[in-house]
Amino acid sequence: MSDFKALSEAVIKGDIKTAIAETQSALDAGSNVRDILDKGLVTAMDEMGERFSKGLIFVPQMLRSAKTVKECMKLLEPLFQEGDVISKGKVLIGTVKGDLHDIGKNLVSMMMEGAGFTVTDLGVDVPPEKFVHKSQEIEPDIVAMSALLSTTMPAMPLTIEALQKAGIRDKVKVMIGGAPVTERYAQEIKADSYASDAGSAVSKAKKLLGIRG
Ligand code: B1M
Repeated sequence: MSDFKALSEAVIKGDIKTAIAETQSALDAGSNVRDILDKGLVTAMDEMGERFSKGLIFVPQMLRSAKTVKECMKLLEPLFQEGDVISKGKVLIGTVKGDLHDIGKNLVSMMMEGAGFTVTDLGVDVPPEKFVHKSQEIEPDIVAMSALLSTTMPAMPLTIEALQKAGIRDKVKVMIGGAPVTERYAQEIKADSYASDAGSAVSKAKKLLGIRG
């Protein structure tokens, strides 16, 4: 029985070719799809998240590993049976109104996907009403907002207010982040969580939803 170590190592190295080959050979050997995802891919991204939070690796390595997971997922996704619980939860993410920075948001998004969340990415310059409408449509567990400009941070409380007005604030958890955003600001605007980087965004999201590990 494989422990998926070679697969995890390939993901950590960002070696897409080897990771795809390892995923395929695990499938050929009859391994459980869920095990390949959890013990091979997600474990590797957890490790990357920790290393990133500690400053041991940097953005390019994270992006490469996240891309590696995405490529492997393409082999796994069609094999999940109907009703199989593939997602750890639904995340609706976007960069707030007026803000065009998306590198950090994309990183958070990919890390979340790598960790098993289903992510809907609204892109950049997302007005509060768009967060609201999409929330009404897909009923996410978490609404995640990114801002890189001090001038666009106020769009975060405005979005929370819009969720409130629409009567859905208590149905979602709100997570915020981005370079100028702080824990204190999150408390001030009554967001449920703040994450300083993509690695901790995943662990905070799990915590918000009561998921262990
Ligand atoms: Co702009 N920019 N920029 N910029 N830009 C900054 C942010 C700035 C700090 C540069 C500076 O002056 N030193 C400054 C903001 C100052 C401020 O308000 N505090 C600034 C400015 C002023 C501007 C313009 C106004 C410049 C102008 O036109 N006069 C303009 C604004 C445009 C707009 O948005 N309306 C502008 C434009 C741009 C570019 C388009 C050229 C480009 C963006 C390209 C893109 O994103 N596709 C750009 C870039 C690249 C930067 C810098 C250089 C890099 C940002 C980045 O991608 N970092 C930036 C200076 C800097 O940070 N060194 C700067 C890497 C990324 C991985 O980190 O985004 O912080 P970050 O994401 C991290 C965490 O913050 C966290 O996790 C990520 C990964 O660890 N995180 C979350 C992010 N979102 C999260 C959400 C979460 C949780 C964690 O939960 C939901």
